Amino acid sequence: MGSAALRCFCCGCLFTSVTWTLLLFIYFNFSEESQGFRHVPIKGHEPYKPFPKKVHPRDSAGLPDGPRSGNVGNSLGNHVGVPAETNADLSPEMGMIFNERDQDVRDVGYQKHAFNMLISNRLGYHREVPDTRDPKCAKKTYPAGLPLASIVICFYNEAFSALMRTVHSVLDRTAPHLLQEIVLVDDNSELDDLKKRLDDYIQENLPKKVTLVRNKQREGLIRGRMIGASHATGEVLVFLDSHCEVNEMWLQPLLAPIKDNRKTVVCPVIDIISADTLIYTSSPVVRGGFNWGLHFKWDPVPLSELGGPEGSTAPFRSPTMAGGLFAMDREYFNTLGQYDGGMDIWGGENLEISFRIWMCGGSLLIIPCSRVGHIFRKRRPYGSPGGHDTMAHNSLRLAHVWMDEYKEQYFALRPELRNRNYGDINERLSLRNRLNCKSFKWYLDNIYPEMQISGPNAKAQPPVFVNRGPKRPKILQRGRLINLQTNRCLSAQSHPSHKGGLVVAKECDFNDSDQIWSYNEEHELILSNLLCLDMSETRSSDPPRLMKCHGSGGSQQWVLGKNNRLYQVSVGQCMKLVDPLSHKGYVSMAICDGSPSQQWHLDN
Ligand code: UD2
Ligand code: MN
Repeated sequence: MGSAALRCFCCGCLFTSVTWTLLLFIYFNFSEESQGFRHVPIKGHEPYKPFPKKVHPRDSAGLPDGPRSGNVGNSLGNHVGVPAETNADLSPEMGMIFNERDQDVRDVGYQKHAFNMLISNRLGYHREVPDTRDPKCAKKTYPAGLPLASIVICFYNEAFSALMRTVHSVLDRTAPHLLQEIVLVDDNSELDDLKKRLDDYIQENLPKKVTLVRNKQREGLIRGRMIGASHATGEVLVFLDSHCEVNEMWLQPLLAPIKDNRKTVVCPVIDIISADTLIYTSSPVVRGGFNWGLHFKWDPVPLSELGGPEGSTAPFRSPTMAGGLFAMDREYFNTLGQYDGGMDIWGGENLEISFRIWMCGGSLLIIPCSRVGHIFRKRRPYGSPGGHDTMAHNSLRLAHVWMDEYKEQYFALRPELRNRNYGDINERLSLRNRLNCKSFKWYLDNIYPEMQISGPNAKAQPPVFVNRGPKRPKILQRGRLINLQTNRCLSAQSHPSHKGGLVVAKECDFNDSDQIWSYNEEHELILSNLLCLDMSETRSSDPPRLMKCHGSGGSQQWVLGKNNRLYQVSVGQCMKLVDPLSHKGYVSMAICDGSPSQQWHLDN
């Protein structure tokens, strides 16, 4: 008996210690890189997993299947019945490059799409996005009998994964009874992916509600949307760019004001999907304006617009729209003159339709409770067929049709355009006449008085659409950044205040405060409290440099990760010491291979 009890006790001890060892092992391994990006919808503290290869059973509605990442929103209760998952697999290291194929996908992606296609592909076609709405929005109710929506998505050379995430986000997060159809318009794309592969995918994986129209020639997004609208049959048209992800309950808040008044045109708040990390973050609630160069800009919302009983969740008036994301009664779109079909490829149509809406008896609202994410890129990755400046051409047309004497403000800034040909605008002028539209002065006086106060020569307002608030990001760690192979310290080649200067691994000097780096919650590495360690986004062959901290992530985001690697988010590579034997101490970015030259430690 006694020996059996002893054996039992020993077994118990053994079992307990094995369990604890296992738990501790799991904890230390999995929590190593869990400092978590701010705003990153990471729920579990898992190490980087190259790919979520989760396949979901089809739901009973025969809706699509495909690679998924994270939860599929299911809050409406009555839409796609996909089982919810608990992990949103979006790690800051999602863009890590493991081999040449990854490098290729990333580089081709930046070149053709100006965003990180490696991450986009890895994310798959479904993912959960953070619910960025004001919590008060969830308590709102919407009337029954809302009009049905046709979603029109026009695309030119879009990345397949981004296009599919746009489509699936709509299918996953829209109440089916409000969705008439999704009309995809291929604006004569050249990419192979968008040919047979797209036909097959639609045929095999998407419901019949999704249709594809192919333009025989490149039309540009303006005529492209008109073509899409002509195929639509729903009562309301909803336009989206081809790299969007809609958020929870996005559609009802857009449809309700249109049901109330058919001449109301509405825009969701456009959340930011980072072009470098694909991380989805909330946007501040701002409204649309413009400057005399006829560029769209974001303005703060005047308090007078937010004064109602619903406060910051009530729709408010906006002088202009950004252009890509809005909903409008289909008949009203037609009677209001659709778009100016003489406008080409890209630009200006957003101001044109905004002026037309206000001047011809409609209204334009932003709906804070409707949120849709959009990949904002730093450059447009495509040109126009003849290499023309279509923004100038389109702006000229809108100035001549809608701006009356105020077009002089535009010419004052762009004198070279005064005699430029802009085609025939007679049809648009007679439209203005027929609709009995008001003057541009009326528009300025009543809808955008801020414009006159600022005047043509006033100083430009600072942009409101920034990622960083006035608060400085919190410092997480401070110390020397030591290369473990050589025990040298990463330092400025010349001086830490030298903008554009290189960083090199030097002998550590423990009296030298110029070798101290701060690592903050925005994942910036700041040397001597002065400049940020920065990687140019498109050329990973360039060495890292010290630049002014810009606070918008991407090229200045670093992860001090597993195996002592120092991973750069926007290039997807790790920092390495070029030659451990050379006293020059040059560093460069390279495919992350965990070798000793790639190991760094931030020593407190
Ligand atoms: C913004 C708008 C965009 C449009 C533009 C001004 C947002 C979020 N985006 O620029 O919708 O109003 O300002 O014109 O407000 N496309 C074509 N054919 C072309 C060129 C583009 O179909 O020849 C598609 C493109 O694939 C995309 C959409 O048009 O889906 C908008 O183009 P963008 O994303 O390059 O424009 P963006 O967001 O810089
Ligand atoms: Mn866009």
